[in-house]
Amino acid sequence: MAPTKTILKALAGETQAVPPVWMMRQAGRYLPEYRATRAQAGSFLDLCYNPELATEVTLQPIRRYGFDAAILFADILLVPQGLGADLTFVQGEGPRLSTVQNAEDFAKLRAAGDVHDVVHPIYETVKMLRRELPEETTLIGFAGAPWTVATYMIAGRGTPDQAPARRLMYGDRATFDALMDLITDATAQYLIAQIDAGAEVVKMFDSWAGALPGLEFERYAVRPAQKIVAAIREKHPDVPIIGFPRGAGGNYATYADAVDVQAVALDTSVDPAWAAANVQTKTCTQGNMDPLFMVQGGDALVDAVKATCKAFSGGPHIFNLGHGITPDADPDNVQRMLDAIRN
Ligand code: 1CP
Repeated sequence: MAPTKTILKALAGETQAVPPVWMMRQAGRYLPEYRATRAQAGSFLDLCYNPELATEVTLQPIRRYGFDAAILFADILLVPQGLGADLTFVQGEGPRLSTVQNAEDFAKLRAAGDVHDVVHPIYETVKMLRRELPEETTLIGFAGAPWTVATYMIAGRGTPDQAPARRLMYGDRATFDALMDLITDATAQYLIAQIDAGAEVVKMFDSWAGALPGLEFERYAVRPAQKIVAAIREKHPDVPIIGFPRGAGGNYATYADAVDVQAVALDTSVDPAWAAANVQTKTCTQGNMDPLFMVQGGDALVDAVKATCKAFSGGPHIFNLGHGITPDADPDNVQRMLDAIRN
């Protein structure tokens, strides 16, 4: 049956005069209602694991703006937690995890199938969202891609260049590969369970793909993505998948060729004209306006929306930012962006 929801039409390859739109981090600190619910929940992780409140914050940007898609409120670091890593979020500093730096640390992790014991409240959130979302809104589930998740598990925190993960890759390939395989398996099972619970699309965030050396892109960005896609297809052949190899540069074309995803999400650095010629010819594109326009606003914002829409008008496209909206964004600028896209 042909899809009726705008996001699903784009993912089925349909070119639409007005592209559907959602925003990475659309439920987040730039919204006063998010900050209020977050304060009520306690910690960030308490919010992720509370299905009622996680549903509430997922719905907030839908109520305010009527985006075409809602993205499940959770975090990519719940999978490492499910695998046995200690995880905390330090206010103002980001995540801290126990590290995996050698075979001994790796041996302490749990089996891939054990993640459900920890992350099962997320499946409750997905079920609630499917009941509460407006009919026309598509629900997107997500997970981190294995390389990006591995960078946090190895370093124990975010780093600018992922040097700890690259050092493990070069210094102890066997442990690095074992960790990648474990994360790949757990991620496939986690995404399948989100789809079982009602997610209509899933997205793989490889936020640090750009930190992979070119020699390793195929092995650690492309192949794990292929494995996850194959595992999902086996159970859910018709569920569209979005891949986001952020920072991949010229490898965006490689990824679009090699991974059977229904859309490739583009980061801010990608020239839309290049992407229209080299990525959108193979699959739907998503992106990629600079999130800073949500802070800056003004005529420049409207011009950037129009230029982005025009560049991608020749094929299937989902409008989005090139990365997450930042906490200092002005909520009025989001409405300006939507008005410029839709009118
Ligand atoms: O105080 C707060 O409220 C915490 C801020 C926050 C939020 C709102 C974090 C901590 N995670 C999230 C939610 C989140 N994370 C979503 C929810 C849905 C939405 O987009 O609205 C999603 C999809 C993510 C995914 C995520 N988490 C990524 C991939 C996307 C990206 O931004 O590149 C990554 C890398 C993370 C890790 C993470 N979680 C939080 C922070 C601050 C970070 C980055 C850590 C670092 O590198 O230093």
